[in-house]
Amino acid sequence: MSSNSFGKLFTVTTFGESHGPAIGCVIDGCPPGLAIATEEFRRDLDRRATGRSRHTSQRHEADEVEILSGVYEGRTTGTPIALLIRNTDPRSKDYGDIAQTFRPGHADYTYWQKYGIRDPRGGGRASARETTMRVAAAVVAKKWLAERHGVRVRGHLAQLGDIVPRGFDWEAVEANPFFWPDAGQVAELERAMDALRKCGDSVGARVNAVAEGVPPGWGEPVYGKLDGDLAAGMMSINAVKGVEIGAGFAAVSQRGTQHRDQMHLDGFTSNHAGGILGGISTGQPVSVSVAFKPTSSILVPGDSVNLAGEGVQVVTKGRHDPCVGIRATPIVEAMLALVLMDHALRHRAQCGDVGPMAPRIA
Ligand code: EPS
Repeated sequence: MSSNSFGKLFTVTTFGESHGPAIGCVIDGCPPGLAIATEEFRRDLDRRATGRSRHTSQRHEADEVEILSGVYEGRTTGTPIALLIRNTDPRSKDYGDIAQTFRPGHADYTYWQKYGIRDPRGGGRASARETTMRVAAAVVAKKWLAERHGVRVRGHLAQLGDIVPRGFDWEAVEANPFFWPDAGQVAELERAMDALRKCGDSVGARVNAVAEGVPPGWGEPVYGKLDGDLAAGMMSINAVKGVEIGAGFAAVSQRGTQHRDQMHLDGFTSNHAGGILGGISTGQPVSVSVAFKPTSSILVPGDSVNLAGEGVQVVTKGRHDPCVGIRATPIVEAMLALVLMDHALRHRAQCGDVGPMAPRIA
């Protein structure tokens, strides 16, 4: 299978299947001299991991990262950084039936049609397990972006089914298992998820992420626009069906007088552009919003066909997330950081001598 790499100068290649011996990634193009230690991967890997609350998959993976290359005496050397995480808790017998059928709404059918062979155990390469390595690679990107440019990337759940946040507080986000910005609604979310699990169904979600401190100038028109690469990066995450930058689809019903972000030397008056104009960062926060579909692996029977071409009813047992969006905040942050990192290096390569231009909006 091709297309397992992304990024031009900060290139990330991931490999591995959900129930194989291990998953891993190779980061090529990381600047040398960045201090990085195994412990620094812990926080984001834990934020994304399964089994950390009753509302996500109960597969229990340690997600211990091993740094195999590219780091010497605690610093990146500029050579490829290989990271490995061993799979320790697969339960392949759950997938015995799925090997003979296709889950409605899952990539089972398209992988079969494309490759003529598939590893059905845990969804194989189509499993959300793969996102672990993007989060690991982004630990390196987030650190470099923060140290070199003061960039801060963070995200939160912005909708779960029909529930939307009533209030907003960044501090609340890390204090509950939903990455929800209003602490007063956590009990309501728990009730909704408990009811959903009981009826064996799943639900979609929206995740928002923002990068603050991005300087103006990142992004390469025309075919390497920052928003274009962000959309492609977000769309590469499992279960993603929609991506918005800034005002996104709300721009459809806006007037020009409303949408334009008016400029004064001491700042823009709004940020409907989501920090990107003409595919290039403006210096405002880069904001992205991502729609996740409901998980296709559910207990409610659905119509499908089996390998013999017979009509069948599919019920998916096993340890599935009733809402993949709940664990997706660190993944969206990761893709935002990885795309920005690549563009930071690309901007430096072509335009590093241009320097800050006057006037610059604060
Ligand atoms: C997944 C199905 C479940 C999840 C898995 C993603 O795997 P299994 O059926 O093997 O328990 O646990 O997520 C992870 C293991 C992870 O680390 O994110 C799927 O179908 O995508």
